[in-house]
Amino acid sequence: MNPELKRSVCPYDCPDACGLLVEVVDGQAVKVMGDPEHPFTKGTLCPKMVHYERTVHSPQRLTQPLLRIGEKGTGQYKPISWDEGIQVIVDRWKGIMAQYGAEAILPYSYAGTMGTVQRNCGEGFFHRLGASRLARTICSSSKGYGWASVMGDTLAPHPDEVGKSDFILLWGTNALATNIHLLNKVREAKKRGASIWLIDTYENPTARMVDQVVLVRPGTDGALALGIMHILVREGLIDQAFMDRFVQGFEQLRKEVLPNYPPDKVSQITGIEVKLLEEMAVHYGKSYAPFIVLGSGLCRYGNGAMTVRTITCLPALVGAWGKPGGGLLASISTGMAFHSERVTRNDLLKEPTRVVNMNQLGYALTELSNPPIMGMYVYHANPAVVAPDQTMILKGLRREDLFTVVHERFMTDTARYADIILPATSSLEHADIYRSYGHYGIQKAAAVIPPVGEAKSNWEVFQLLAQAIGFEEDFFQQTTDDLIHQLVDPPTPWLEGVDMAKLHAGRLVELSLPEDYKTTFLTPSGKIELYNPTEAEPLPRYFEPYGDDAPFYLMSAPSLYSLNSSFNERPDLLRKKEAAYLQMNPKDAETKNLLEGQKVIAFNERGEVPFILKLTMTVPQGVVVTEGLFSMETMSRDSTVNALTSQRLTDRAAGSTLYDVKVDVRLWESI
Ligand SMILES: Nc1nc2c(c(=O)[nH]1)N[C@H]1C(S)=C(S)[C@@H](COP(=O)(O)OP(=O)(O)OC[C@H]3O[C@@H](n4cnc5c(=O)[nH]c(N)nc54)[C@H](O)[C@@H]3O)O[C@H]1N2
Ligand SMILES: Nc1nc2c(c(=O)[nH]1)N[C@H]1C(S)=C(S)[C@@H](COP(=O)(O)OP(=O)(O)OC[C@H]3O[C@@H](n4cnc5c(=O)[nH]c(N)nc54)[C@H](O)[C@@H]3O)O[C@H]1N2
Ligand code: SF4
Ligand SMILES: [Mo]
Repeated sequence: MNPELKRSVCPYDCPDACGLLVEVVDGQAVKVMGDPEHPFTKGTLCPKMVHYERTVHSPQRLTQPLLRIGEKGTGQYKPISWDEGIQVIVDRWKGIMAQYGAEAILPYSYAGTMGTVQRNCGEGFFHRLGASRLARTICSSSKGYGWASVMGDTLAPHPDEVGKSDFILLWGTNALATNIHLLNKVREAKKRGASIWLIDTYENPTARMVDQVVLVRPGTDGALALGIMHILVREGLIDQAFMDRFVQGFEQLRKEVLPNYPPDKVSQITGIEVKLLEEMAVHYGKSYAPFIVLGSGLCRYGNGAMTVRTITCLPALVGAWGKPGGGLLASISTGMAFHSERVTRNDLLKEPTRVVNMNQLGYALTELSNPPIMGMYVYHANPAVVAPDQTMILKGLRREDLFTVVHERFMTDTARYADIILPATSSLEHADIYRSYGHYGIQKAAAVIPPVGEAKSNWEVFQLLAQAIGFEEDFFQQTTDDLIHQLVDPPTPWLEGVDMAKLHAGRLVELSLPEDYKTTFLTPSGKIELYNPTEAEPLPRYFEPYGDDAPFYLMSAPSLYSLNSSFNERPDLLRKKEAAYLQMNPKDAETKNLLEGQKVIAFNERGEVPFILKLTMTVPQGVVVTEGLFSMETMSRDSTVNALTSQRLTDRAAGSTLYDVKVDVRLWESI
């Protein structure tokens, strides 16, 4: 049979939201390629997705509902029918609700798929049930908060701006792994003479393509930004005309940074030499259109929101927003493009229920009372591996009286603790509509192959559950296509002017931006708010991160060959990841008497995790680095890197502090 070529979208939690072309033969995806007509990603894919068909048709796919027959965590199950599975769930939930109330049930989901329908449709269901709600803040809520406290709802710059800049600061981002198509714009700028700098805690893989690397002590970027401001003010590198017209609070900020953040003090805090600090600030101040690409690593600290807020002030001082190619990109927010509330259905929540923070799942499962969590429904997330304080989470998941359902594509470490496992479709098997947080495109995708085995999509499962429980609202009768339609029809104000026929034909359409959006500041004052009177700290200030009582800061950064814990099902990609390495500076290894290639344990008060030691000058003293999240199967113990991270939250927006963690390292005793 001749292959058919069908369009789709990469569903993963990645800013690029690439367009895909899928070759389908006999209902099987045989090849996955980039869509050359996609204006942002132009036909190239990352190493993870070039063989997406190997994930979709992996022999490890879950294809039937499963009922636990062994101890929790051991992965022993027997197949059951969908009818039985749904009945068991509904019966158990009814029992829990009768005894403890519906708040004893906790949904746990995050970003296995970024499609707007499949990602959010559970909200409507759990609101109707009256379950506890989940604060979904594991990724970058503090980053959003920090940006908004200066810029309000101002639209983020179009990624094409990067290509026009003459000085690009990649600040806390390993874009070579996490945002590869933005790097095309960086290369464009570089070709035209722009200089590219990277500010990070270690020389991450992106360091290879930059002109200058600046290594900063973890969690001290706020001090760095204040030090740059000090030098800009001292040197008179301020765009006064821009300031007078568009900025609130420069005078107050000036009075704060001049006495409090001199270069020698900032150098002591950040570990950056005064000379380099001066050079960076002057380069920033003298460039025509400097652009900051702001990653998320630095927001995952106790001071994360304040750090992002402080850095976000920088472009205003030099008037970068007023110039083509100038500005700062933290994240692109296009939520207003869709009628999202038609899927999340807040109106189905009769009265506000308890909110559980997803970063504190360990506490929630082991210590929360009134009522305790007695039932958990996990979908498109893998908390046993991705969420902080794994030891406590596993203790909770082991509870015999906790009824856990996991809807998954694979037997993840979370699924191993489920009472019932339901098989989930991959993105090629269900329809959805996608937005991006790295560009302004939106795109619809139809299912391109039938479900593998008996897999069902998130929405189909919620429909079955609603029917079995007896929810009668019309909402639950709608198909996925109905919901997609509801999101965009009639068009929201932002969709007016968009070619809807093209959207419905599955092609990418771009949301349009007003001509002067880069100098239209959607804040209460209508100006960039360096001084924000609604904040307890109305001016940016430096606060120390949490740290721990241990010698090394631990960076558990993304890998090129996996996405959070996704893609661990792929032997080809696992081989490229090689092993769970702990990268360390040779001088630190010497003081610890440790050697290259040894098996070591990183440990702190929360846990112990095995690694293979890799000595490298790319990591400064006082920092250790591990790239990628591994499954427990690939480690030699029941612990992976998040056994070391903490449930502490960020200063604002209750975010995760996954990088604000210190460890000690010792030789693995069993050798
Ligand atoms: N290949 C791949 N792509 C991914 C992901 C993945 O796991 N793998 N994850 C996806 C997801 S969910 C997200 S949120 C995004 C992640 O996007 P980002 O969070 O922007 O991740 P990175 O680009 O790796 O940036 C993290 C970088 O921050 C650095 N860092 C940590 N602490 C500090 C600090 O205090 N100061 C400074 N300056 N730098 C610091 C780390 O060393 C690391 O290089 O990427 C997405 N794309
Ligand atoms: N130490 C450390 N921990 C981290 C990070 C870090 O940098 N360091 N990064 C953090 C970040 S930024 C994030 S965003 C979180 C991400 O955390 P998660 O969103 O939990 O991400 P994944 O590990 O990708 O797990 C997603 C799961 O969803 C499943 N899935 C995919 N599609 C579907 C679907 O349509 N339906 C259903 N039911 N299942 C589906 C996949 O098989 C996969 O197992 O991890 C965080 N954890
Ligand atoms: S993970 Fe990111 S870069 Fe890779 S194909 Fe998907 S959207 Fe593109
Ligand atoms: Mo994330």
